[in-house]
Amino acid sequence: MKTLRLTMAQALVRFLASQNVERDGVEGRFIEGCFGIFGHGNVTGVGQALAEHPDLLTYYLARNEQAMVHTAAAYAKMRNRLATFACTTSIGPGATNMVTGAAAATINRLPVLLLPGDVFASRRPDPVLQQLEHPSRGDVSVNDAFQPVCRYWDRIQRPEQLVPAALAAMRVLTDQAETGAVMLALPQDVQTEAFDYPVEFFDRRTWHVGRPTPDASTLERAVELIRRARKPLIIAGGGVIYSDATAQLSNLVKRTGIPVGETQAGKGSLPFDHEGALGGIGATGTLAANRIAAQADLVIGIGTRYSDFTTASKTAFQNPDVRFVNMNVAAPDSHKLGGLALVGDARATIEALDARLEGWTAADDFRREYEQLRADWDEEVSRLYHLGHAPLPAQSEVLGAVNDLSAPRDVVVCAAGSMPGDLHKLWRTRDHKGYHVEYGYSTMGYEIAGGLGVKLADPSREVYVLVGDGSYLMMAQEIVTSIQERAKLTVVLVDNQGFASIGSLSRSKGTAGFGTRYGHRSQGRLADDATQGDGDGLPVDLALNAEGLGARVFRTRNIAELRDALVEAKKIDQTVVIYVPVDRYEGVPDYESWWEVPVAEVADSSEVKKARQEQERGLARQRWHL
Ligand SMILES: Cc1ncc(C[n+]2csc(CCOP(=O)(O)OP(=O)(O)O)c2C)c(N)n1
Ligand SMILES: [Mg+2]
Repeated sequence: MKTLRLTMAQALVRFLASQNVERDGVEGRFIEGCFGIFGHGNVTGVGQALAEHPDLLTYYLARNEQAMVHTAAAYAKMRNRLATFACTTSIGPGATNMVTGAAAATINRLPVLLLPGDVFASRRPDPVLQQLEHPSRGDVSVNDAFQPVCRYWDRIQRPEQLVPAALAAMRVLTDQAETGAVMLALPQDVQTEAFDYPVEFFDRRTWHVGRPTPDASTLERAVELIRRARKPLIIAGGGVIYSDATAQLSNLVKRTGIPVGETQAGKGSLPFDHEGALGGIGATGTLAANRIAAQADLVIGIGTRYSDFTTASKTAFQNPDVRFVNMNVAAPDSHKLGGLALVGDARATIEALDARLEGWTAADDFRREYEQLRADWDEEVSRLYHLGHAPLPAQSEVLGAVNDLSAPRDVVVCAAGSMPGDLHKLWRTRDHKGYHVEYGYSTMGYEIAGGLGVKLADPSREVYVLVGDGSYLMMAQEIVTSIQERAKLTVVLVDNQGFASIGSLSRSKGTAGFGTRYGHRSQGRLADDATQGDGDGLPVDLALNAEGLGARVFRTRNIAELRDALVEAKKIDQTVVIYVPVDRYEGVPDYESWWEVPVAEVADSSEVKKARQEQERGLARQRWHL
């Protein structure tokens, strides 16, 4: 047997460089490169291997380990899960910084490969710097904290273990039903240990991503349900986009007249002006989608995991006879809400259904009903885009300006705060990859790091990162990485003096915005939303901060100045930050929807008691869908 004597880290780098993915005959490299931050736990192992062979795997220096996992996940999302990055870290805090990124990737079903260092397998120098000493478990390290947030987890205790572990990692990363964060924890001594690896381990390997379909009898049952439906509704989730099924969905909708509501991950499945597009659905949905959902007698979920935002905490579907048909490559999702499970690829399953539905269309009166709702909704969006709010603009006007001045193929990126909900309702998506909102984990801090991943995945598009002041303060440092990589972002930094979304949630539940405004002090005078005190007095200049990180900065005070800055920003080929203050209280309403957030059963405040009563009214509308 021919072998190659390499350290475990060198073998890993060589293996990763040889992995490819193929779908529909199109083949490409799977691990695009390796993000990293070095410490004593990886610099002499993985670090040495990357330094020796930059031709195999390009190293990208990041600023924060959480951020680099977001960048890898955003890259994977933009590439429809057919490519991603590896992330190398030291042991200890460098490793555990990735927990949030891993959870976000796994929840969003996005492949990322995490390669933290780990403590010595030999255990001779224990406890090493940053080692957790567990009194009753000798084999536990901080990396075990990743087990629940990874879809595959392994620790390479001997160099030869890399062979089965690396293959298992690749199987999970490329499996469309199973994918998510994958961790290979690499003890720092084992990284540097040599082994005679079989050369076949490094052969070019291509992982096929297929398009499985449900069996014919299950498809027939689905067709029966659809043919009988009077008011069918499709819910398009992220799976539509990942499976590259948007054209097939569009055809099905045009031919049958079944309208479509989109989840956050599925937004963009249809362009906003498509004849069947009802826009976002659920707690942050449009009036058009939510009205149709309330009456629907058949809901066809495609590539959705039915989060509480999508089902309006199980209040969205009020027709007593509603049934569900769920197409999903992941079996657990396809069985949700008591649905008929069509386990398979979205594109192939849509095609199979479409062929069997030939000649069938939805009733004309149903079509007229949702056409009217669509027209009304379009007017509502225009109204909110042009409120003319003063002295500070409303956030919806900022979204309107960015939508208007971005090109159809450009990408809007967001994750947490009040903007994801507003975008879900209001953003006019014109390209199926043009809307990138991480709302599975809704991670504050994802925005700029994620925007970088989007830009690396498709440099031909402008990337508009919409970030709140709270998210910006949590994690803005990847501006530096974007400048280093010449990956231009246009960051629109929307300042409403703190956590406005949670402030508004708190006010609606009777707790007056407690602790959400940046003037809040733990002692002395409070400047909460309740008291409107000296909340604006903190000497924070976020625009100056962005300038300090190297971005070109525009400070704007109103929509006219924002528009000018957006036009100027297009001419600049490095990362731009456009600062814009908005009114803290001028929000976008909900449209006949609800989101379950629990309220105290006993409290002194009459406001909380009132909110509790409202809560109970919402709970009374909740359905089980068994
Ligand atoms: C890491 C993290 N911590 C806490 C939260 C809970 N949370 C959701 S939105 C939000 C406030 C976000 O503030 P900002 O970015 O300014 O957006 P705004 O709410 O003002 O629109 C918080 C604290 C979260 N989603 N992520
Ligand atoms: Mg804010």
